Amino acid sequence: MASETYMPGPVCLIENMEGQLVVKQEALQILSAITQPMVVVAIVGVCSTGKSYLMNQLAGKKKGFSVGSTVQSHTKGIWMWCVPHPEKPGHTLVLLDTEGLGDVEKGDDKNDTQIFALASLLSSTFVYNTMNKIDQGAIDLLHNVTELTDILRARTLPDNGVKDADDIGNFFPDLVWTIRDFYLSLERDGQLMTADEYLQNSLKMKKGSDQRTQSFNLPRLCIQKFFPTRKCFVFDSPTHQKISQLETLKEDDLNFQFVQQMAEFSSHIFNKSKIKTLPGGIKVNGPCLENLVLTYVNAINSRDLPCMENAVMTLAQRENAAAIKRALSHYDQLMGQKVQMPTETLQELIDLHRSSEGEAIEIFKKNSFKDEDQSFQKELQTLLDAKQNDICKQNEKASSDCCSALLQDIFGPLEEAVKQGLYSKPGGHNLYLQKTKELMTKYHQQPRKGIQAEEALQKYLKSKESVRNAVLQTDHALTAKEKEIEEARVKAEAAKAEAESAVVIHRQMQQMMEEKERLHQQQIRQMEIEIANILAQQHRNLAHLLQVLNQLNSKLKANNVMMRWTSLEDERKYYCKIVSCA
Ligand SMILES: Nc1nc2c(ncn2[C@@H]2O[C@H](COP(=O)(O)OP(=O)(O)OP(=O)(O)O)[C@@H](O)[C@H]2O)c(=O)[nH]1
Ligand SMILES: [Mg+2]
Repeated sequence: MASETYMPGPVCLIENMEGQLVVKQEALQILSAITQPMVVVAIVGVCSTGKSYLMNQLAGKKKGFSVGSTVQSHTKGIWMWCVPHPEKPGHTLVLLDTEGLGDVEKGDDKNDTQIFALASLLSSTFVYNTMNKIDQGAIDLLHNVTELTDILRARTLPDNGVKDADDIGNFFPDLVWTIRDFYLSLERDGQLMTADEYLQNSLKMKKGSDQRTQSFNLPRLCIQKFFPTRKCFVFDSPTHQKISQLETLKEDDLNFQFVQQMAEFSSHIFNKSKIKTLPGGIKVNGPCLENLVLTYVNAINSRDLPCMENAVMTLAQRENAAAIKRALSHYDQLMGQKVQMPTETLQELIDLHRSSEGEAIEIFKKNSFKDEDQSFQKELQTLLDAKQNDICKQNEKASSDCCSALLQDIFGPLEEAVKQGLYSKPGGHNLYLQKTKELMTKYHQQPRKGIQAEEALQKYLKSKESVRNAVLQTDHALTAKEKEIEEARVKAEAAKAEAESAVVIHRQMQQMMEEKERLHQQQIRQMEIEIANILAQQHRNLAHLLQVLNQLNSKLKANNVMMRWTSLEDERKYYCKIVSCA
């Protein structure tokens, strides 16, 4: 769709009626019909500084936004002109021209700031137009706006929009600082510098922490944070004549430098300005911009905007939240690289945590902004502590898992052997204990089991207590039976031995008796022999005696003496009776 068909000229988007902002329906209708992605360029600055003129240049038209020719401020509210993008087919270039700031007749700074803030919120390129040079007043004004803008954005966009650090680059508008009627020379300490270096230098912060330095640095820091991408263009005075009707002059009548500078500026805007993007990568088109306009204007008109101090806090909150996020992600990255779970000891893990924590806190400090009471650093510390707890738990679990697997590996065969009854025998319990001890040594020798090594082992052993008891019971039962058998065997053997011994004794007794008998018989025989011998001796003695007697008798007989021998009781006892032979 050609621009002329839907927007032959600019229309008022937001009317400024005695401090109350009113969104114009006509403009909204135009927006709702544009489905192309939009590059939104807004211009703000003090009144009567050639803003509308510059916007017409971007539209490629001599006429369009109304250019003032008197001391009276001209543009009121915010005006919009949607044109086809000169360099990006299929895109729409939305030009927003705003009411000038610091109108003495209006005398309402607050209303100025609101318009200023709206322009920065709606645009993807924010052109800040000042006269002559960059001064402290211009910096302060821009700073105030960044703070209000920040509040508005925080109030009107979902949380995820401002918290995602990756989105921030797309979300903030690029700042293009234009300096009109720049009469100074771009030089510092005798060295030439570019307009960008001039801007850079003007926003440079001083070293030190005293109150004065802080007041000097704060607006600069806010601008830097709010506008990460910055560009500066300086413009010579357009003509040496009085320039109340500049737009009516031909190009040839303008200062050549000025024309060239305008061309460079336009080329930058056409080639470098980004599509207006919302958090989450949403590319703004007409209906989306319409929605943004309504949302922001409603927020401003609700009149309960927080004061500026709180706005700085909000900025600090966002910056510090992003710094915390960055620090935590650095911590995660370091721990991911360094920690191999399970760690051998808890101390090993704590040491790694401490060094990563130190680096994360350094990252936070580098990126933090106005964390004066260190509340954000404390929050980071709490989050890091929580991470440490979490990692310790993970480490414990990793150790438990590793130990369980190892225990299964090592003790599995023993369990199998028990199942197969290899330990169901007398003395099996001792063997089981011995094997368990052996496997425990093997388990202890395995490296990198982690901090749960002992606990896991004890747990495992406890879980096998019933198995061990069963082995013990079986062992006892079988041992008792075997003992019984053994006792019976011993008893039988004893009985047998006793019986055998009785036989032997009996035999010995018999032998003794026989021997005794034999000796007795022998004695008897001996005695008989002796008696016989004695008797024989006696017989011999008797015979001899008889012989003697007979001899004697013979002699006596010869002498008439008679002797009579007689036996009294038995034959062995002889008495001699000499009797006179008569
Ligand atoms: N000195 C000077 N005058 C300029 C320049 N550009 C435009 N003008 C003139 O300044 C006057 C005001 O121009 P505008 O474009 O209406 O300025 P403005 O900033 O939009 O003014 P407000 O809408 O009232 O805030 C006009 O007469 C312009 O011709 C410039 O670069 N230098
Ligand atoms: Mg104007």
